[in-house]
Amino acid sequence: MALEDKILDELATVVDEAARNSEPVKMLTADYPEMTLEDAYTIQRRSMARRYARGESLVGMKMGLTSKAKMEQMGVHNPIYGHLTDAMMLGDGAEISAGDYCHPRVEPEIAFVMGEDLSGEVGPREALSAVEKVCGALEIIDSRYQNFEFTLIDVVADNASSTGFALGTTTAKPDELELGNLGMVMSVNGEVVETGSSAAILEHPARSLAALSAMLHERGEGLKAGQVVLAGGATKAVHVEAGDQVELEVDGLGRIQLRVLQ
Ligand code: OOG
Ligand code: MG
Repeated sequence: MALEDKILDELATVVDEAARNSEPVKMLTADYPEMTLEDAYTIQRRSMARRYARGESLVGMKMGLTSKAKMEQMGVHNPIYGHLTDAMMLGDGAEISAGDYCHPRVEPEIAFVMGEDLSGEVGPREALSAVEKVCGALEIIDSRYQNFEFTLIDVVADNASSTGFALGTTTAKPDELELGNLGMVMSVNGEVVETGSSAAILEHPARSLAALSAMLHERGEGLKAGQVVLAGGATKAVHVEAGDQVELEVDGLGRIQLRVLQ
C-alpha cells in the first residue's frame, strides 16, 4: 500500500534537508517499511521540486547500479535513476570541498548529451540515434544515509545519491568510437584505483540509456534534447577525502580531473 501524500512530502523534506546540510539520516524504510518503489520515485521528484524552488534547474538524468561491480558493492541489484541539476555540474579540473559532503565517493562513467528528445520503450540502437555526443565523466555520489548503507527503495528516494558530476571536454559522436568497450582507468593521487570497461555498464552504455527511457515512460516522462545522461559507474565507487586528486581516463575520450580540498 502506498504511503499517504502528507508523509511523502515529509520524507522529501527529510532527504532534501539531509543533502542540504550534509547530515546523514537513518534510512526512510526504517520508519516506513511499507514504502513502495513508486513511493520512492515520488519522494525523489518531490525532493527535486524543493531544489527547483530554490533556483536549481534540471539538466539531465543519471542511471545507477547498472554494473555488476556497483550492484555487488551496494547489495542492490536493480538499475535506478536520479535527476541531475545545474548545481551538481562541475567543470573538468574542478575543486570540491570535502566538508560539503557526508561521505563522498567517485565513479568512472560514460555520459551522453542528447541531440533529440527520447521517450518510450526503445532499443539501444534507437536510443543511441537520439544522442548528439558522448564523453567520459566522473560522478561524485554521496548517500544521505548513515554509513552509505541503503535498500533499493531508500536510495531511489535519495535521488540515487546524486551530488556532482564533471563531464570530459573531449567528445565524440556515438558511432566514432567502440562505445560498447572503452577502457576506463580511474586514479587517485597518481595511483590506479579502478580499471574497467564501458562494457560493464549493462553490457553497453546504450542499453542503460534505453532502460532509462523505458523507466521514465512508466511515469509518462522522457528525455529532452540537450539533457545529459550518466549511464552508471563502470566499476565500484571509490571513497575520496581532502587532498585527493582524482583522474579518469577513457579510451578515445581523454581525461577528466577533480581535486578534493578541505
Ligand atoms: C547509488 C548510485 C549509484 C552508479 O553509477 O551506479 C550510481 C549509490 O551507489 O550510492 O550512481
Ligand atoms: Mg553513478
